[in-house]
Amino acid sequence: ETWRYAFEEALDEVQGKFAQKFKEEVEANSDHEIQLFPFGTLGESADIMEQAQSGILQFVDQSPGFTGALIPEAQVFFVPYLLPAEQSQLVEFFRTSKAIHELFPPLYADQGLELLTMFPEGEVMMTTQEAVNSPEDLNEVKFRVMTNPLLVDSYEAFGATPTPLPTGEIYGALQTGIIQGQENPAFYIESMKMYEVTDHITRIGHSNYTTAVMANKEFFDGLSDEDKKVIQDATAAAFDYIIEYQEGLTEESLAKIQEAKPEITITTLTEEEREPFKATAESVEQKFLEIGGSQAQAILEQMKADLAAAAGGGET
Ligand code: 6CS
Repeated sequence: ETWRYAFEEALDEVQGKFAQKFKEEVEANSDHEIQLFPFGTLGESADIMEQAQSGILQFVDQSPGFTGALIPEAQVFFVPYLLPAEQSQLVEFFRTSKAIHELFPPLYADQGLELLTMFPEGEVMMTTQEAVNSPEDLNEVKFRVMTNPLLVDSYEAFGATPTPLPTGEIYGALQTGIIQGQENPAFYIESMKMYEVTDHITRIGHSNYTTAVMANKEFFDGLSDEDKKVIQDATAAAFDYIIEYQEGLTEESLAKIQEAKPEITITTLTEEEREPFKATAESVEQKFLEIGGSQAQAILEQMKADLAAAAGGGET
């Protein structure tokens, strides 16, 4: 059988690398084939999700950044400064989190989706046309965010004018001045050449790009135990692979950007400069509890417990 798998990035970007490893594992361990559909081949993120829900696609990678309307609880990933900046803690969290492995799957199942895994894609940074050192610098900056209500709230709290747009419109909107900023991990800023249309990269340490891989649930439930295991094992192998693949990726991508555009500034805000951004976390968290669906509180509490455990029982 041939199974169809769509994702939100190109083949040589992080989601594409994950998908290729998944394909390789499934094909090595079964008679099935996986056909990959990178970004753009089947439409925007919202389109591939619809196709996965209706069963046209067997697998889809859609980030919580676009899943807000479907699974409001997944907006939790946009509470600023919730996830740890430290990579080993972050990975431990994704591996062991009860919120991810026990609480989220039934919420995805309600939408006809079998949640296979969530994984981090890298520190999210701002790229803007003017330098950013404080929330005041974001005043009147139209800032592109993914189409996620809580992400909109968080950028409002940061002082910007958030502008939700689909992926395919980012570059053009920066070029024509419809927006003056956007956020993404370094590998994506590099591969999408967003540095060509912005002059400043700012690291405020507020978030790590999270994504989720799912199967159509009816399809998955109909599989033999053997095939389910092939998929679960391929997911686990691709998770390990993608964590390893990302070692050093942020710094390599930033170096490539600096080389392609020597005049770009890359600034890591100091702890003191980050304070006013961090101070927004509480109000965004409150907002999450209001708009994050019926399980918002349970998810947030479990996430915090999982994060504390991943940090070795200490403070997160
Ligand atoms: O910002 C976006 O829309 C895109 N960013 C990444 C890192 N992956 C896919 C997503 O569509």
